[in-house]
Amino acid sequence: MKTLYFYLAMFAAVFAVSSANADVTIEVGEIITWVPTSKGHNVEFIAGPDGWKAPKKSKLNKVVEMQFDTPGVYLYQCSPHKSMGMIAIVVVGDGDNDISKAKVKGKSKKKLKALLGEL
Ligand SMILES: [Cu+2]
Repeated sequence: MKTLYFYLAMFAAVFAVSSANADVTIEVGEIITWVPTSKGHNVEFIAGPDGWKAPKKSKLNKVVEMQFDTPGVYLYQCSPHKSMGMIAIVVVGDGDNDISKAKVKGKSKKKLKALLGEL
């Protein structure tokens, strides 16, 4: 089983510079670990496949580990920066649920369109 590491500071930098690494595709059962390297960020899931229940948003500055057992398209944001485009997508397996109607705020609306355009 492969574990992917996401660095939340990179996540922040990516959001400022481009959306290049803001989406990732993994296999069913893989684990993603988000590792904070700068303060003030977290992981909050706001959309996923039908029937999937989002976990509680994580605390700021904490490592987050999540295993994805259900194929689907997942959308998450950083709670403090959700209006600033700090959102990202995880695609698990061949999931293709529509997340275009997810409630995102401010600059994240444009970012979501850009991310979906890259899928
Ligand atoms: Cu943030």
